[in-house]
Amino acid sequence: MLPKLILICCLAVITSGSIPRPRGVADSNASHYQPNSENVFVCIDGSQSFPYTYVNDDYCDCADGSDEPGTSACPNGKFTCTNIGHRPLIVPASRVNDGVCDCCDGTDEYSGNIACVNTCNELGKKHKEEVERIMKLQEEGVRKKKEFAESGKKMKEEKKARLEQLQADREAAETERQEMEAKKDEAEAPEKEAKDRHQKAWDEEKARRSAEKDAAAGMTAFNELDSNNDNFVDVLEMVVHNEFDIDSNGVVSEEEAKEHLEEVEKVDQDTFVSKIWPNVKQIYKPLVPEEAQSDGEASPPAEPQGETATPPTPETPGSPDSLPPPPLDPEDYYEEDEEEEEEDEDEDDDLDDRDDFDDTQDDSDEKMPDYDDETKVLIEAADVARNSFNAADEKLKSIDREISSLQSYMNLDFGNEEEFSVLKDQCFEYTDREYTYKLCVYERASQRPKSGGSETSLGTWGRWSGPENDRYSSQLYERGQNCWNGPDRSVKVHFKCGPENQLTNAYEPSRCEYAFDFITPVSCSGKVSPLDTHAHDEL
Ligand code: MAN
Repeated sequence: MLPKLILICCLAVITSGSIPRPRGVADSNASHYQPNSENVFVCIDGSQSFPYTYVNDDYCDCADGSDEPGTSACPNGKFTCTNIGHRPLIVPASRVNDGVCDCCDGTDEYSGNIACVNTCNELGKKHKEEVERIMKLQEEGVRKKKEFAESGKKMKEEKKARLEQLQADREAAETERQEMEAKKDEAEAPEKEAKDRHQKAWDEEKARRSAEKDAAAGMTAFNELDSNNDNFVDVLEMVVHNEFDIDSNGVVSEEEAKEHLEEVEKVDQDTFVSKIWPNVKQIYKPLVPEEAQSDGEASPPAEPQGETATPPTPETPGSPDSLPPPPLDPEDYYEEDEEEEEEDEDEDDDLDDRDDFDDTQDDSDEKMPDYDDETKVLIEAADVARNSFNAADEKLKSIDREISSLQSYMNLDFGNEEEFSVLKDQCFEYTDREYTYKLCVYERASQRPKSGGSETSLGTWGRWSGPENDRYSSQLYERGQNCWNGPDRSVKVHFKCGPENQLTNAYEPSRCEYAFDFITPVSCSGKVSPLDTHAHDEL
């Protein structure tokens, strides 16, 4: 049995609220504790009833703990401190008379074990100031938000008008492009015809020149092979040429020579050039002059040696420092000799053509000659048409690019009043111990190590991700760089009311799933939520 004094204490009635009620009862619950005519108390959950004297008798009777609002008897009981001067607080019943002051009015500690100082007026004052501060912030935020909303709407209107204008311009630009394309096609057809004609003539000329060169090479080879000058090349003249050694046994047999001569003993010049030369020209090597052979194996045949050698010139490198020229493919030097001969022969004829002769290029005669004047006029006209078409094409493309960018903008959700559009194209940073985090709103989020190194994508703009009743409270940036053995990185950005646009925190609640806190006037509602002041109360 509890001492009488305590029992009296427990039955003490709070009268300060609107309805007198037993200790620990919240004003809102007071009606449940009004004694009825039979002096019976009905548990709040309605499950049981007891004599009124059971209330706060320090023995738990009701399953919901409602008969002991002012004692610690019920494990699930709740004690409400009135906290006059501040605001009521509900604490678990276990904290009643536990020797710790939980309520600012000290009413949770009435056993006399501890004397609690009433700090409610002081706390109430601070709370009031805090509420006023937040109210001011909210009001200021709401004012700015209105401005942002206005500029957002204006921006959207402007973009819409620009889009309509571009859509109209596009039609004209497309027509112009079509016209220019037709003109280009019209100008290119005769140009192509003339160019093709020119090319064909040049191809034929090249083929003719090549055949001529080939025949000349064949004739030279014939003359070289015909060592007895009887105007035939025969088997015996062939066997001294090692390159005709078909079975590579080091000796050219008469059979092998004959095989190269298409199974005849000897051929005249015409037959050699037309029938034999095409088959042997790839392997044929002119015999190396004997003098050269006696001086050394590696010396090229054309290089004069010994006392009669001329001093080295740039064309015939021979100084001790310079390297010997790489061994030439016999066909190459053979052809060069031919060219030299030809050039000598045609020197007079060629004089007129040599104005633009570039002696660093051996194949200058292999360059296609300039187009004739008629073709040049056609090319010029086609160039003009092409340039006009390219300009019209670029104009249309640029319109299309702008249209597509405007359409993407129009598809973005900037909030009910377009208030979030102020954040579009703006980037914000936050640096913690390890990383600098960056958020480009409606674009992307990233992370960069402070110690250097490359940036990691944490995601690109995805969608608004707040709950149904508070849709614009968070944004999701997704599909960032994949996390090793984990998900693609992503960021949830939490928007809160604040005086300026600012990224205030960045953290990683779970590996590669990041969270940013962002304050902005755009998120101000003008109302003070209990959560806003909670932290200050706890202090
Ligand atoms: C990097 C950073 C971290 C992340 C790890 C995961 O170090 O992106 O934020 O947790 O990779 O491996």
